Amino acid sequence: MKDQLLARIEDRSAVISVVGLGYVGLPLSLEFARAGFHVIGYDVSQRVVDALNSGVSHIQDVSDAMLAELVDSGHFEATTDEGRLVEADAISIAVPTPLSKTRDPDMSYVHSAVEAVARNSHKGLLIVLESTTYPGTTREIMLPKLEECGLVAGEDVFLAFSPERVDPGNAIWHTKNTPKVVGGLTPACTETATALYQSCIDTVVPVSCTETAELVKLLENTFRAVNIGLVNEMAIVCDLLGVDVWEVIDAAATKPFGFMKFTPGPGIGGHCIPLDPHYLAWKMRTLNYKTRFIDLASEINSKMPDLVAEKVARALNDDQKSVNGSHILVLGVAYKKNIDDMRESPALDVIRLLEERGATVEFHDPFVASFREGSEVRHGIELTDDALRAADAVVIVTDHDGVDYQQVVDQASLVVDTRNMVQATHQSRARVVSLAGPPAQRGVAPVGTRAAADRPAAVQHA
Ligand code: SAJ
Repeated sequence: MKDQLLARIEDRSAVISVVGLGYVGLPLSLEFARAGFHVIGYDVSQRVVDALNSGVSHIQDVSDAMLAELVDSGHFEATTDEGRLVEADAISIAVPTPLSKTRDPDMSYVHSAVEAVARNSHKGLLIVLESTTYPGTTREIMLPKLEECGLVAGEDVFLAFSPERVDPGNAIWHTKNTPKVVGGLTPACTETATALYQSCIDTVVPVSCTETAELVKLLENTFRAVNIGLVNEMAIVCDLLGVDVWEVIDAAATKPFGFMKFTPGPGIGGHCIPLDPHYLAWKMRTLNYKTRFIDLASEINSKMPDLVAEKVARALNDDQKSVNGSHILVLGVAYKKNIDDMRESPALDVIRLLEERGATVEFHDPFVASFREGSEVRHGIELTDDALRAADAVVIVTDHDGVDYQQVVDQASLVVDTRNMVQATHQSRARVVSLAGPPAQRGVAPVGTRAAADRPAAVQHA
């Protein structure tokens, strides 16, 4: 079975299926198609499937032209018919693994996908799970479903885990040139999965088993969550001491070894960093172990929106204003700079906390015109001088590049800056309050500020 599969991968006669055509599955599908395979993309959304088959991409990193070319050449087709999976020699599963309301893993998408694959499985099939999940998932969820079909892993079917490392909007790293870790249930599983990905990805990194591959991803993103939590705690420390935390971090970052720069902010968002570590924490709780770094980082990171709201309240108070009744303009609502993704965005928490205190909050985001919150759709406003002057406080939450920060400090009366994007200048109107730094005065750069050369071009010291 293994040799037949390896031969079909080698001569590209293997049919590949990808289950889940989102920001992971669609780019992966097209890399397989580009490598010469016939790819059957499977998704439960008829809207997504119809759009893809007509050459329209719903994924920022996949252009319509790229998609249309592979659809027209017959290398890629999308379907909602799970029965088509029976045609596949290899299947990659890239479905969501969110957290439930109680911050526990929501494996429902994985279960559905694995059951659909099992219903259409056959001897000689390779199945690779890519969704970020707790260690043990491949062995504990995927393997039994295939064994129920009378298939023996490592002989009849080959099972592996390969973490997705897609960073949407990243101009440098994308599916083909990002090293791909692959771990199989058996050596034959690792060998076949490695051969599959080597057909279209520049660097493949085989590891000894599925748990290793599952943990690699969790270490990568837990590393980020913990280090972001560390710098957010440093921000709290610096705020209490009246020291510019960004100056501290920038100076520490001059160390050419043994240090890696992270920056504080209003909290963490996205579909990875706030969620992935909880998959590991949950698994370890079942083994009676408390992952204290993960829990502490989560506690600090999830408290940052409250700290921002408190900072705004204190800054308004210094202007003899209360939050209640104030008009606040939030600059940037996406979860990180220069993208339109709102998932888990801390801006949503900041807005909610300010409105709970009685503020009227509007937002401007060059990448997000509007977003849905429950049954309500919130629309952004244009960043005009009038809008800035009308605000009792302007809160910089997302550090998009496409904002004229000079205009902001020239027109606003109070700016609460959670991303170190602006500094008051002598000719500016704004009093700038940093997330973590020395007390701000109107129009005077705080003592010990970073060199002007480091500042965004728009805001230079007089
Ligand atoms: N954040 C900080 N301070 C930092 C870095 C990030 O507050 O120093 C915040 C961001 O504003 C954002 C959140 O954390 O709200 C997550 O930011 P991120 O830079 O980690 O971006 P993500 O969530 O898109 O993470 C993805 C991850 N990629 C995958 O899981 C495949 C992550 O592993 C990447 O390292 C990251 O992109 C990246 O480097 O862009």
